[in-house]
Amino acid sequence: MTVQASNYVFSPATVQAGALVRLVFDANGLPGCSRTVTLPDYDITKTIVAGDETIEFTPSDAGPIAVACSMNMFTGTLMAE
Ligand SMILES: [Cu+2]
Repeated sequence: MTVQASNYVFSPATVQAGALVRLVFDANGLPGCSRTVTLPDYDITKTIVAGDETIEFTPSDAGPIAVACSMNMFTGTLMAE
C-alpha cells in the first residue's frame, strides 16, 4: 500500500472474498493523517506506526471495500471478488 496524492493505492488492488487479507503499510510513507486508516465496512480503525504496520481482515462479500483516513481526506478502494 502506498499513498499517491490523496489516494491509498493498493497493489494488488484485488483480493479474495472469504480469505484473510493483510494490508502492509510503510509508516514512513504515510503523510499526516493518512496514518490513521479506517475500513468503515469492517469497523476497523488503526493508526499505523513503525513496527505495527499491518491491518488484517477477511472480506465477507465480493465488491468494493472503502479505505479512508479518519477524516476522509485520503481514500482508496480494494476490490474483493
Ligand atoms: Cu485525513
